[in-house]
Amino acid sequence: MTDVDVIVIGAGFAGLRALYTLRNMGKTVQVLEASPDLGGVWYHNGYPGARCDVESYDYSYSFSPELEQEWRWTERYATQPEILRYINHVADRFDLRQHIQFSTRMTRAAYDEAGGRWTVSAEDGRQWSGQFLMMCVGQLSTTKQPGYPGQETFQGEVIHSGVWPKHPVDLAGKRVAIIGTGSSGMQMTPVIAKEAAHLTVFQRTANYSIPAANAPVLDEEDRQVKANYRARREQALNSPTGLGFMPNKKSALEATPEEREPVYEAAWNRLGFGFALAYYDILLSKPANDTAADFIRRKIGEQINDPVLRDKLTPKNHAFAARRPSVDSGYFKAFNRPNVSLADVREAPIVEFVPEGIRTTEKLHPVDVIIYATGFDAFTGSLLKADIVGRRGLTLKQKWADGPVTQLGVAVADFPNLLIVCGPGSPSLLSNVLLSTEQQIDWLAALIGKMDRDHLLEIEATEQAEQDWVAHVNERVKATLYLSTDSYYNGAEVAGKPRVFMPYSGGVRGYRRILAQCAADGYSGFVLRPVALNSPSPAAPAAQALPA
Ligand code: NA7
Repeated sequence: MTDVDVIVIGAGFAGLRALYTLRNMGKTVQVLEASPDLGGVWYHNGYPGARCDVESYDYSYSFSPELEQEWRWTERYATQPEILRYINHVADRFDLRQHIQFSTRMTRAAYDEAGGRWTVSAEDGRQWSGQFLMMCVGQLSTTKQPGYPGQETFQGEVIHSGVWPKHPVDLAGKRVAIIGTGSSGMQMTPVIAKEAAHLTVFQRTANYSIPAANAPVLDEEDRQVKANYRARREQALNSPTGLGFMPNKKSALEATPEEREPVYEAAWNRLGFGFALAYYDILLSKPANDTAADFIRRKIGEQINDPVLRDKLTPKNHAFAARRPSVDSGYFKAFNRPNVSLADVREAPIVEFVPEGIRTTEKLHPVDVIIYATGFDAFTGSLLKADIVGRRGLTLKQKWADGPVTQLGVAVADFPNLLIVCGPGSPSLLSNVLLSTEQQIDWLAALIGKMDRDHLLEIEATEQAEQDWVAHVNERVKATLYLSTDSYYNGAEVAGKPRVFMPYSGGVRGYRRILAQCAADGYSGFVLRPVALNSPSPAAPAAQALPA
């Protein structure tokens, strides 16, 4: 068994940042990564057209000004291969690989209450012991597939967007099916449409999408961003979403239709996700939202020639951005091509896969390749994959049977020294997740630093703090439209999953203030102990309860 200070699970953006920061503090760190290489979701989501829908300059690490200056992004929204090159560059530049065990899947982690350490076991039986276990496993990293009857009889390849094969997938001249029209389905559709003989997109829910307005990054823009990078980062940190956009202080309902039109037009042409902030109340008031939704519906409609298709592809039954909208590059226009068709699975559900393709209640769709773009078991899927065992043999699965509960999205009562990066109850997917990741890791690193200075060995969230935080998360979301529709934000994406609103909707800036206040109050809502609670040492002093 190898002993380290911190065991980090996952070598994506979060795991690498945790490793870099903790190592700089003098900690010994072991990163375990199930995949054979770096990148987390960016390693796996290699589907055609995959790119980030946060701008490259903002979806990049902020911890090193030198890194910021030397890396040259080529496009406003980076493609998956470019992001993967960036992650590899970071790992090499800071010599991080030596601390990562690849192809190593954690199957169990158990807290030794007497010793105050986590023992982590891998699939192949190897074990590591660490004072802290830091989960950097991502929020959209456990794929989900409907699993239709007869899938094994299908003669062609079945692929999930989130575990795209590493071998070349040749779709040229093939008949291709895409099931799912979230960001992944919408991104791949126009790209695959150009090479496939025929593409059938199976849609369950029409979704809103704003044009990406992607463009090459010109030298002058690169120079300007780099000259003002600190100010840009500061602006992102102080914006509600971490994307740098400040909401319009005006209500959509205060403006006349004539006044709204140019505001929405400008947002449509350039802002991507920022569209939701074109007026401050778009996500707070249904009538305000309707003005935005109507505009977007009209814009979507203008892109589609066929009236029947236009009707089917236009989102109608949910508020704009109440579930995650997409940022697309030619999705709707792809349906004007003669080789692209839409199968509406609400009208004619999929019954089964057969050797030649997909049979719906209406007809057989003959296809050569089937691509699931059906999304993920969001937020908790990857946290609950392995057995994580806390006090008294309690597992995280048991603890979260009715939905996740956390203190600030980072810690769980009965699971001392388990630290979660961008866990349920933190802004995570309602923010620029990379900014939130760095923010939390810095906060957790400062906490570990304080523990070292004060000779404290164990940190644990209190149950009261958890309850209070979950109540606060639920209270905040009530003021928004997020609960007005099913989505992966509220556990509706997996049958039987507890219906709990997972991310924190109070914004990056508000969350940062709460974290700062918690630290200033001596880590309120946590108990910090100089020895493990159940340490047999007779000298063990009583727990040092900190103000709640
Ligand atoms: P998403 O956004 O969860 O989208 C999944 C899509 O798959 C969505 O359109 C679903 O329809 C659809 N889906 C799921 N199950 C089925 C079945 N059984 N039949 C038909 N359609 C189905 O995942 P993505 O991979 O696109 O994007 C994930 C994130 O990556 C995205 O949010 C960004 O953060 C980047 P539904 O809407 O549930 O009716």
